[in-house]
Amino acid sequence: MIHKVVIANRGEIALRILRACKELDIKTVAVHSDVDSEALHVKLADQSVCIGPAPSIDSYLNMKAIISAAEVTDADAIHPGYGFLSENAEFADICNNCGLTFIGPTAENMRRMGDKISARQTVTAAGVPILPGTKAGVPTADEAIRIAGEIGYPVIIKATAGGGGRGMKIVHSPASLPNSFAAARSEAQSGFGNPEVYIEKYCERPRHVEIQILADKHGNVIHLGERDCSIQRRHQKLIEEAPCAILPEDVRQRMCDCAVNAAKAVNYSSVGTIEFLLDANNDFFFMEMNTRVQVEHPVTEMITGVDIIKEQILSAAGEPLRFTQDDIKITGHAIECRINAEDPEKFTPCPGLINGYHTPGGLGVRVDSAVYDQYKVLPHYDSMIAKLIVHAETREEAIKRMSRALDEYIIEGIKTTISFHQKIMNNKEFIEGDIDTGFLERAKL
Ligand code: MV4
Repeated sequence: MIHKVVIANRGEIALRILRACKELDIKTVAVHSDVDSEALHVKLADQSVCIGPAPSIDSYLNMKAIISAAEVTDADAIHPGYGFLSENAEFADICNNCGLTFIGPTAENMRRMGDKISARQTVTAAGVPILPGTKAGVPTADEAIRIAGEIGYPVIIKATAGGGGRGMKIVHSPASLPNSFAAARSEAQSGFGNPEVYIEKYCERPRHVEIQILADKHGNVIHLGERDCSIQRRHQKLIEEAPCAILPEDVRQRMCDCAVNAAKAVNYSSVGTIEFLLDANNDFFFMEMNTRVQVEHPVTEMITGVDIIKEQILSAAGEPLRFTQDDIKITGHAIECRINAEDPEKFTPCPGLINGYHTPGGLGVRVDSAVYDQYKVLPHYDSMIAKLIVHAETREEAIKRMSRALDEYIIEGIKTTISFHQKIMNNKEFIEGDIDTGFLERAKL
């Protein structure tokens, strides 16, 4: 079993990992940059080690410093959280070569699923539907026109080395394809240093629906249902829900089975998420696999009662899963709002001193945050300062509860996106569940 974990992250996820460790009687080592010395998880950890100055590259991405912190504190495992080194296969290898348990999937899992083309080939072999399109890069505009003619318009051109939606071009007719193809290639070259692009059938008005996977080191894989993460701004998730309000039960079953089969196909261990695009006909297509715990894992915890971080730690320690698929029951509906220290209209970061802080409470209300009264929100890192999560019997009760909780949430001294979330909770289309990835553009909030 694991005795002491280095928490190689910061903010709310560092505190979340610390809480799971404490409940498992595992000692905790908080590593932090010099400006994060007042962080809550540093105050609550058994030990703390300063690993470098503020810039992430010199601290939370500094592999040598993190490994050294594990050695000097005699830790036997490292939890990377999300972001930073959480999907860095080289770091996972280094941990294992230093005799440390990396609390996450294997480096091989990351490499297999981290590369877009190999991930598509792997999941296709496992029977998971992918969008019609090319398997590899398309070399010329003429070839692109031929392929697009076979796929059928509209098509979307994507950078092979891209991600997060940057450099995508939607093409509705052969006439506009050559220019879009050239523009996509030059944006791919300037954005990712690789001009290669591929083509897929464009999925109109898609929803982003993802399946939470939990796997041990003995071949057992279960799913914990789905999350609807369609409310995004410039590919940044803002609101996540579980379950997806409009998903028919047979589609849910097929999507979850596909996710489990994809994880089994790569001998996956630890927690992971398979992302799908769901179109207006309720057909779904593999998008990518995230080989880490995700920001939005709490909505799944609220509807299943499973502590995902605890199960991830136990799986890393070699324990067999404590649940069978039949043990997993979905109850009620959960919603998460990401509260950012940003201007609620312009979404520009607004760091600063919090000089008034009160969190909402009551049945079915959870706040995952590491900020407190008089905490200084720093400009060096991501602007998310809290996740407000609610759980209730039905979606409409959850929306009502979220609106009530947002009203109660007091954060003074800095601008936050609380008022933005209030608008969404009172938006007619959102309340009716008519949401897809284009919701925010259409809603003009
Ligand atoms: C698509 C798509 C429609 N059709 N692919 C955006 C980020 C990257 N994960 C994939 N993305 C998309 N790929 C096809 N064939 C629409 C999007 C998309 C999107 C996907 C998920 C969540 C939010 C999105 C916002 C805009 C576009």
